[in-house]
Amino acid sequence: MKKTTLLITVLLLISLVLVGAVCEKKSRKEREEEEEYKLTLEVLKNAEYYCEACMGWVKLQGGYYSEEREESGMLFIRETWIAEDIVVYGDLNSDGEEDAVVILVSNFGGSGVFVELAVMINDKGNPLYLDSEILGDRIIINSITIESSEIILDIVIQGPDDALCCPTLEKIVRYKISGNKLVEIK
Ligand SMILES: [Ca+2]
Repeated sequence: MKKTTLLITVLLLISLVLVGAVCEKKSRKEREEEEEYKLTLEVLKNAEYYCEACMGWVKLQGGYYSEEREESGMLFIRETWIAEDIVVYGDLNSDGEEDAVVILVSNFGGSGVFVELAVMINDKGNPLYLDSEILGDRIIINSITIESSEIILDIVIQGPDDALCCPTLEKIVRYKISGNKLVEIK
């Protein structure tokens, strides 16, 4: 009788350990699934964007894209890169998944440095390009925040007396997503 009690106790303990292990496994799996739907910087640095300034698609590799073009014996290099220290995450289309706001910078060989805002929707962890908006040439971005699905940019643009090189006019610009478009909130 004592032996049976001991056996039952041992079996109970083993089942408890097994149940615990299954629960642990399940919660880890759930955690992995949650993480799968995050847009990581690495994914964004290797995604495809429509570049408004370039008027064409660019597929970034490690956050960078370049294209060489020869015209009248001159070699032109067109470059686009991601400003990786200003990527901001937040749910912009109210589906519960965090989307990303990315800044793309383009140079075509001249002095112009074109800055644009691009929205990448989180499609189960895959970045889906939605829309973008040129913010300006050689402008400064102080900050980007996402609040209640609105993108709020604190930027410095060229005022009426500023040279292109040296913007001084501080401005707050707000955007929201309407349909599949980025719309400025005036
Ligand atoms: Ca979303």
